[in-house]
This record gives sequence, structure tokens and C-alpha cells, in this order.
Amino acid sequence: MTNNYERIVILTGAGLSAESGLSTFRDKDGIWSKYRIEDVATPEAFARNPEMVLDFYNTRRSGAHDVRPNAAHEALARLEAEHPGSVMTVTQNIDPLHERAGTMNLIHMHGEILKALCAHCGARTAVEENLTVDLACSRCGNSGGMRPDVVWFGEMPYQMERIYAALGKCDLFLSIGTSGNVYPAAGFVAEAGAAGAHTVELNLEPSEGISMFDEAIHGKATEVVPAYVDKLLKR
Ligand code: BV8
Repeated sequence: MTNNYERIVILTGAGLSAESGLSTFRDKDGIWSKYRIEDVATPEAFARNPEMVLDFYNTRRSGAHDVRPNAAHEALARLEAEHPGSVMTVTQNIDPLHERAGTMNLIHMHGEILKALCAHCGARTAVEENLTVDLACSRCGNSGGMRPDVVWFGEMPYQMERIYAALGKCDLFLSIGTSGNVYPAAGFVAEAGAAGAHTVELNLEPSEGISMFDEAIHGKATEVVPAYVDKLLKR
């Protein structure tokens, strides 16, 4: 393979962080085998039972403090640093592992577990500790509206215009560690393919969208991603 690619867009999902110790969603003992989406990951759930939703994210936030990027995150940061063209990483993950590995050009399309959002005034603040229902917003002073800054089902993911613009211009699209179940992210491969990009899935097993990819490399992210990046950088 020659790396005559100019503009690379990478989509990542929970499978990328699995070997850092964070649970995925749809694997056999994944998050959705323990919780129902309707109870913890929709605006209606937050309105109905804010304590349950805040507890769900407080638990996941506590797991994000000491977690470290793995060899796959590091390989993607190296690709961004050494590729002569442009690299944009779009992650569905709300963990901070891409940043901790050094990736800079990064979009958290589903938000970030270490940020809070005030439902009353829209202020975003860094959050390390637990969010509680009676926590007052540092900007507007109101309580009862502090939520994790994550995109729930039925809510619009962040920076979609910027993402679609990049997909429309890319010549290489990599989808890493995602089952291809959740839209609009699961449709990105079609957008990139329509723009003429070469599309590659790097995942433990074939995703829901496997038939839409030009190429697939199946295996653990810490093995297949560094190997693929080395080939791209002709190491
Ligand atoms: C939207 C953030 C419209 C919070 C997440 C009915 C009502 C409302 C909407 C819908 C509906 N029906 C369908 C929809 C659309 C809906 C959707 O797609 N639903 C699905 C379930 C059918 N989408 C939405 O609601 C989106 N918004 O449509 O808005 C709109 C339009 C206009 C105006 C306003 C609104 C919003 C979706 C975002 C929801 N938030 N997360 C949080 O994290 O708690 S989604 C959640 O799923 C995470 O972000 C996660 O990243 C994402 C996708 O999951 P994956 O990352 O793929 O993880 P998964 O476990 O599934 O797969 C892991 C993969 O890794 C597996 O394939 C596995 O084999 C592999 N793997 C495992 N280990 C390894 C590995 N690979 C390599 N190495 C390993 N070691």
C-alpha cells in the first residue's frame, strides 16, 4: 500500500478504549447489558429521574480519571503528527484517551465525560467530581440543571457540519472500534465513500456496516491499528 493519501478522517468508538479497561456498549458484558438506554441516556430519562442518570455518568467519570491510552490511541496520535497531509479524528467516545495520547485535531461528537453542561444557561465547565441534582451552576447560579456534557439519544451530535465537510473532502476514511449501530456516525462511511475515499474498518469483528467498507482488518485495536499506521507512514 502506498500512502499517497492527503486527507484522512478517522472515526473511533468504544472498542478503541476497551484495552485501556473501559467497557464497550454492545459486547456481551457491555454497558447496555447492565443499563437500559431509555433509563440513562435520553433527555426524557434525565427529566424523569435525574439522580439515576447522574449516578450512571458519575460511575463512568470515576473510571475515566486514571485510565491510560493504549497502543492504538498512541498510533493514531503518531499518524496525526507524522502524516504529511491532514488528519481529523472524530470520536464517539466520551473518554479523554485520544487527548492523553496527544491527538490534537479531535472532535468529541458525543461529548465528554469530564465536562458538565448547565441545562439552564448552556455554560460548559470541566468536572472531575460527581454531579448532583442540587449542584448550582457556577455561571447562572441555578441548580437542578447540571448534566454531563454528553449527547443523548434523540439529541444532535456536536460539530456535524465540520464533520460532514471533512468527510466530503477526505480520501481515506478509517473506522476503528465501533459496531456501526449508532447514527449518524454509522453513516459516515457512506459519506466518505461517496466522496471517493478509500474506506477501511479496523475492528475486533465485522461491524453492522461491514458491507459498506472497501477494506476490513479484524483484530484487537492495539495490534491492528499500530500495524496499519506503520504501513501508512511506511515505517
Ligand atoms: C440523533 C454518548 C437526531 C453518551 C451516545 C429513536 C429515537 C431517537 C433517535 C433514534 C431513534 N432510532 C434511531 C435513532 C437514532 C439514534 C440511533 O442511532 N439509535 C440506534 C441505537 C439505532 N441516534 C441518535 O439518537 C443520535 N442523535 O439521531 O439526533 C436529531 C436530528 C435533528 C435534531 C436533533 C436530533 C445521537 C446518538 C448519540 C447517543 N449517545 N453516547 C454515552 O456515551 O453514554 S451513543 C453510544 O454508542 C456511545 O457514544 C458509543 O460510542 C456509541 C456507538 O457505540 P460503539 O462506540 O460502536 O460501541 P459498541 O459497544 O457498540 O461497539 C464496540 C465495537 O468495538 C464492537 O464492534 C466490538 O467488536 C469492537 N471491539 C471491542 N473490543 C475491541 C474492539 N475492536 C477492537 N479492539 C478491541 N479490543
